Amino acid sequence: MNVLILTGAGISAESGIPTFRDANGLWEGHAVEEVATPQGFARNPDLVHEFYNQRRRALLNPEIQPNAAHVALADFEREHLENGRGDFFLVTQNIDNLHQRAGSQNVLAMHGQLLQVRCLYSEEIFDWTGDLSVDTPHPEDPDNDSMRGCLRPNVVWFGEMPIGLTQIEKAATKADLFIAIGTSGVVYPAAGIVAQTPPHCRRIEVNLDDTPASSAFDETIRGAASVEIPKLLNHFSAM
Ligand code: BJW
Repeated sequence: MNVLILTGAGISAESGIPTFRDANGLWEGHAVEEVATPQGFARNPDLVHEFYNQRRRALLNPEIQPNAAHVALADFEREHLENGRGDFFLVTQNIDNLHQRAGSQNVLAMHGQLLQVRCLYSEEIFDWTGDLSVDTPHPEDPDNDSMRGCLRPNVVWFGEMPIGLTQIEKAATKADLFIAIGTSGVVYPAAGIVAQTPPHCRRIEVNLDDTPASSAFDETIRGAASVEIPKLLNHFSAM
């Protein structure tokens, strides 16, 4: 059985990371065009840097830990692969590193990673845990003043190409089981992955609420990911 998982902000909500579109979500106080587009960054880099600096600092708070849903996915993957039960691929839209910290191996962060920055000129990616500003020097050329401010968060904004689309499409077209967890189903191309799965694939959505994508799924489970995912994967690990 080839398993494809798609996760969104809802899976990390119970770890203390706010979602985007719920009340008190991450964009509260910020228009999406201001903080999650290349145009917004060009217009006001200070604002965008501060938005991501705050989120980076929050992610590094020791209180933010993977929850039972992240752990269940990592445990399921290990057992699935060890027993030769088929492929396992986890695509996350989240830029936090909670899947990786929980022990997931085959993870693709299609919208980038908060603890990475990218050089605007060379596209080189660096691990990053500090703040970023328009004065931050290039890590490999710190005395070159003309390179100050050349780093941006290594995340995918609206209008930019998400990471690994070919790999995602390949995994979708051979999936026997597709589970979408805690995503509002409004941001493409992630929301279109379900439509790339073959007719025989079993498609399950796990979310607190209905989403615009719910009708594309064979089953919908309404509930919190940390409760529903361990139960659901326990069921499939016996298969
Ligand atoms: C729980 C829970 C609990 C809560 N348990 N559940 C086709 C049609 C229409 C538009 C487009 C289209 N194709 C492309 C577009 C344009 C655009 C788009 O989709 N726009 C729509 C908004 C209309 N897409 C793009 O621009 C993408 N790029 C692209 O398509 O490029 C093509 C291209 C072609 C040629 C040249 C160049 C490009 C890029 C999209 C990038 C999205 N980036 C962001 C920011 C990333 C960095 C950051 O984190 O700051 O990604 S936006 C934001 O939304 C973030 C998220 O990953 C993403 C999805 O959000 P998510 O994860 O679903 O979170 P929420 O908050 O929306 O939902 C949470 C859900 O959890 C809710 O449903 C809750 O109920 C639930 N929940 N607690 C279970 N405990």
